[in-house]
Amino acid sequence: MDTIVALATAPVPAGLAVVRLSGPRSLVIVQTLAHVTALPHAQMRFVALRVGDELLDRGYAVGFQAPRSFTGEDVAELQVHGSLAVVDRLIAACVDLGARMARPGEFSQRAYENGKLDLLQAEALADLISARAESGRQAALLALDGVLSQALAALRSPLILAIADLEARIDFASEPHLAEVDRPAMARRLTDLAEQLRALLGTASAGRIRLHGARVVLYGAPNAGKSTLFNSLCGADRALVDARPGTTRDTVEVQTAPEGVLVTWIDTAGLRDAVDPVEQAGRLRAETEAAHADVVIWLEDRSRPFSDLPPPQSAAHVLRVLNKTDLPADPDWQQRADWQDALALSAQQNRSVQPLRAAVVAAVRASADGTLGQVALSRARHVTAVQTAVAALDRAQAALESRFPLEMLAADLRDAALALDELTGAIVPDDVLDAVFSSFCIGK
Ligand SMILES: Nc1nc2c(ncn2[C@@H]2O[C@H](COP(=O)(O)OP(=O)(O)OP(=O)(O)O)[C@@H](O)[C@H]2O)c(=O)[nH]1
Ligand SMILES: [Mg+2]
Repeated sequence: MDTIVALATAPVPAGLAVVRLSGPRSLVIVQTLAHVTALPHAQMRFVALRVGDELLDRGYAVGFQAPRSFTGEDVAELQVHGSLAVVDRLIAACVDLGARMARPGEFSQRAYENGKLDLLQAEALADLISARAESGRQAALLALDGVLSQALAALRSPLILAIADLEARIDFASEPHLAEVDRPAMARRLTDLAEQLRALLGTASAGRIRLHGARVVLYGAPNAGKSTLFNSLCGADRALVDARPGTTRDTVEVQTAPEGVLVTWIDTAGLRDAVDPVEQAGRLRAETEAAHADVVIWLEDRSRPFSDLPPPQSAAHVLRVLNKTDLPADPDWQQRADWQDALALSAQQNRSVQPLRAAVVAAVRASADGTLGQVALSRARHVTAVQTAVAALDRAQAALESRFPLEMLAADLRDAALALDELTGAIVPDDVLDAVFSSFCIGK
């Protein structure tokens, strides 16, 4: 096994930098640089790091003996001044002493291979490192603690029992004392399992929102003031504003974290029947964004009659908002029963924008709440695996009803168990592993 080395902190000038090594030569390499004969387990030592007579830097060295380390191998860490020149020189010295540069995610991959983390926990670690708001931190930390892994283990064990039961009957088909399978009882077990897995699938959008934030889309007719409101909501002068309708064509995105809730605000083109092909393309983008949104802010100009825009085609939570309250209201709005509860504000004067922001945060919090206990799926990989398991259980159910041979039933149940095993990483094809770990950064 190679010994790998990488900068574990960000490659920018900083107070401190941490260089990490993992593998059989880690401790020897650091002892050589530090001119010490031993690194007691998990104890920091202040050392001078030298190559021959040349001083590279002074700092702290710490060693962890296998298997009591992050990767399960011998690990050494050097805490030095956060200078890129120091770090480059130090890593070069480690390479001269027999280490090689680590690939992205290689430390985590070794931790996974040595059973320190399952695949879900390795992903959670990556999510924790990239978490940009409180909601993501909490979700990632729970998954790192293994809540999702435990929930899956609880679903997997009745499945394994059912498979074992079927296999025993298949093996001893000629033994009369082994009664026929209790088909109604088996059917109940399978229905129950499939229901639990479907409930887990239902957590995927909450999981995504907690980690990656909610998509909040501004929707409305040209000139309603979407871009003005967008700039005000995200506190940045990002989108162009103009008195002429049809200003915005491309979608514009900004991410912020009001009250610790991660939100991607998306400004879109005003919706009208346009002849201009660019504006038409912009309209298509706006409609697509609204369709995939978690929250839609439907904005109308209260100083003019209703635009007659149809409601957004979206399953999202829709917040109706009337803009330009600094101008006299058009009497048309008195007849619009479904707009009586709309929030009224002036984007331009930044008046009553905060209640809208609070309403968005509340809507996002509600959507992020759709977890089972604290368990939520968070990646497309998770959703695909659970869908595969559910489909296999549905096939098994059908095989049971049609009184197909037990072998077929057992094969379907094994497919379901395999899908769950791929999810936790108990059994994983190499390409899945590569896809998971290559998305990590170097030094993780
Ligand atoms: N009086 C007043 N004018 C506003 C308000 N909000 C926006 N406006 C003005 O309305 C015009 C259109 O604003 P935009 O923000 O560009 O409108 P939009 O909905 O993004 O327009 P498109 O990009 O063309 O779809 C500009 O002249 C703004 O200054 C408001 O609260 N009060
Ligand atoms: Mg605009």
